[in-house]
Amino acid sequence: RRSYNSAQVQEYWQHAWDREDVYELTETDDPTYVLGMFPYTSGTLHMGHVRNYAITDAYARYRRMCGDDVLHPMGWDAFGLPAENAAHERYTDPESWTDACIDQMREEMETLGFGYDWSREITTCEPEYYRWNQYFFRKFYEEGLVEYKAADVNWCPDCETVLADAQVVETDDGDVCWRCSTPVGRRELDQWFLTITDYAEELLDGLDDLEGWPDSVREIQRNWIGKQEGATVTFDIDGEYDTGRVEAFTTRLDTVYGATYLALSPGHDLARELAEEDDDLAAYIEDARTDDVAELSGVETDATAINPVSGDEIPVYVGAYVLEDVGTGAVMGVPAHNERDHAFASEHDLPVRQVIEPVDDHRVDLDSEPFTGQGMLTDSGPYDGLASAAAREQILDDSDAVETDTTYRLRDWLISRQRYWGTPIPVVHCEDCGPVLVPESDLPVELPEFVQSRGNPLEESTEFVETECPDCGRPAERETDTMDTFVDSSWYFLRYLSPDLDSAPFDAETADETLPVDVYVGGEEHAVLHLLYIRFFARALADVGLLDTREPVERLINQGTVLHSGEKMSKTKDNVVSPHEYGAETTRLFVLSAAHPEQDFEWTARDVNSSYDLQQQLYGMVAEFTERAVVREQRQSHDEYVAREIDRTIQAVSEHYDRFRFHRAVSEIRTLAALLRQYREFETPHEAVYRRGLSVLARLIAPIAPYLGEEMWNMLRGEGLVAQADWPEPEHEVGHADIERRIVEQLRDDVRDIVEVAAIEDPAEIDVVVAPDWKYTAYEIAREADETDALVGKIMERESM
Ligand code: ANZ
Ligand code: ZN
Repeated sequence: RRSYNSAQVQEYWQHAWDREDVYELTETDDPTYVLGMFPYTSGTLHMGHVRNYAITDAYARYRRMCGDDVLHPMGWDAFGLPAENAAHERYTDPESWTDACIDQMREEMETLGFGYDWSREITTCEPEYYRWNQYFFRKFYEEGLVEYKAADVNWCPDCETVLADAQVVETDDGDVCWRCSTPVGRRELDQWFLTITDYAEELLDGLDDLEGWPDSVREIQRNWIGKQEGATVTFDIDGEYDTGRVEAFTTRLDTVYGATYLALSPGHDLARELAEEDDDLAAYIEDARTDDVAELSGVETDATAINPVSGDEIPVYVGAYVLEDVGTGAVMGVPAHNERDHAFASEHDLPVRQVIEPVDDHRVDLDSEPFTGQGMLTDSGPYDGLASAAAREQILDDSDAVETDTTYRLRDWLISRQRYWGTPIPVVHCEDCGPVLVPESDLPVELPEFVQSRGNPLEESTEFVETECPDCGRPAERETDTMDTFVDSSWYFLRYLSPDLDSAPFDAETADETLPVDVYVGGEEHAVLHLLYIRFFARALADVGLLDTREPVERLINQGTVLHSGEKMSKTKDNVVSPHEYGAETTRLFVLSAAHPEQDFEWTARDVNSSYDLQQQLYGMVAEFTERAVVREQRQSHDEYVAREIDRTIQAVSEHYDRFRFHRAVSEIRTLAALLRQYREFETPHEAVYRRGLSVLARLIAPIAPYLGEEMWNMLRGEGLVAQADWPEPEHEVGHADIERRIVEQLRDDVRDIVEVAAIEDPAEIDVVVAPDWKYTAYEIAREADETDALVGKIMERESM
């Protein structure tokens, strides 16, 4: 018997697919848009990529066979620090290195059988792509969504670049750079920002309706946006200062009588003003801005503030724990009821005044710790005896110096990078005119040739830097900052829609027909940066009139991790398995059959072998059938049984594909294959039934193992390519009893697969949704089974986990 070797046939089928333009989408009237997060051009594909792209590929192939127009494109996230670092290490330039990576990765993708519409391939480091980043920058600038401001920024001394907050990793030894683990310092620079904070409320609200997104990602975004509702209290400053009042944001207005000092951030206007007359203060502010000063450090100033609610006069401090860009950059210090204020007060000998009493028998010892709970007001003048919440309302009503206020943890998006390998920010700095936008007709501002240098090669290129002011024509200097690469990835899914268009970044009509993306697959590590930026970008594009859709992605799948020996596969752990070690198709078959896309799974040689065996088995069955004629025409009752099982499998596998349960689809395919083998071995099978069984198997497996599917289809003399064949349909309606029986069997095997378990009180009301659309509760299904009690027991166990 012949054996199957995908490596020997893959090229043949790749050519056949090419010849027929199988994956090219010509019909763009609302296609099904299946998208995987495009890769960084880092060198080679790793197992995480394979898993990500196997998911989209299997789904895209399935939808295509179901008759959909499918858009399944691929491209390259090609700008960024890694290319520059590689260029330094390898004495090459970022462009050559990136090009080499792309060729390598594209070839690997082809080997893996991923069916992309390569006619839409995009590469973000090409001027035809990044000119549109510059175009958007102009549009956003005109719309007031761009700011240029001096700011304290995170600075990595090793990469010599500014880091976004999210590129700073908290470790036990303090904050370090995400790339090189060097401790992060601070610097003040003029920087370009996109004002994502204008959209904080809308981005937050939108999360409630994003039902196709995992709850975990929505929760992470909610926390990242970090909405806090409270009030600002305006304190008058005693004396002759330009800054005559200071606003402090608080979430605990009920503690206002307990404020024993006012604390300013080192960057606060009043702090700077006071420092002009106070050398110690000036020195402290300087330290606080450039180094890491002690968390509880601070300096008393000469000013005093008047509490507008209690009338108390309190001292004004400058302290590093007050953050400049949070709230109003000033806090009323309430040592009795706030952790940090308590610590600061102990350090600086400030009074602790209790104004909230616990209502339960909670004991407070304010010398050692604050009482941070809600309670009843005391020592608070007319508010004594009120509960915290009622007191907040009352104080808001009574005082003109207090207003409700909301703040967000979300910061504006700092897009300036002091690096070469990115999109040049299209601005010219003129001594007379200030920063001036490069006119649209002069775009793109292209990167100059790369030179090896310690810092930013752009600064060293006089040819790049020296230019004329677009406004007044006098000599001026080009901006040398480039854009954060997350700008590139914030809209690439739009460029795929009209990749060659040079009059606009994308065709608006096509975009509005096609968006939102139907399914987007990628890693959860992108929960806040990339996945928040695409939501922001769509809204910003809508507001400058380029797009209608404000929410760009309907369904999001975060694929789980591939583990090896219990840990995530990674170069640093030295436990990497190359996607090609076991044959590319076996690998994709294995990663899809190992677990639900969202679950982690362990790479084991045994399980990979079983995927290999499945390929051999399926191939062998078809080869044997086509080599040796089987003839029996009279249809008997057991033939009917097999025919029904074929129908049932089609039904089940389709539902699994619809819900991305490729692992369950594969196990159904295995079961049908086993049945057909028995059928074949016991006696001569009915020719038409058996042939149909094999032809159904070829089509069911094709989205997951596309070369194997083509081989089987070809041997069976199927029409055309299996990649373009029609998805099989049941001959007869499949009864629910058949399906239920299967579910029960599966439940017995593997209770982990229950998707959702709601509150169980009375077993008769168990509301386990076995699969989101099944009409039955698990209890109803279990009742059909012999082992009802055992099954219910298992479900309860699972519920308590
Ligand atoms: C007075 C107060 C009394 C506060 C009290 C809390 C409890 P959390 O606590 O995380 O919900 N805050 C405001 N602006 C700040 C800044 N720029 N830097 C550092 N801290 C700042 O956050 C809300 C609290 O954070 C605010 O409420 C304020 O302290 C502090 F018993 O005001 B509170
Ligand atoms: Zn000028």
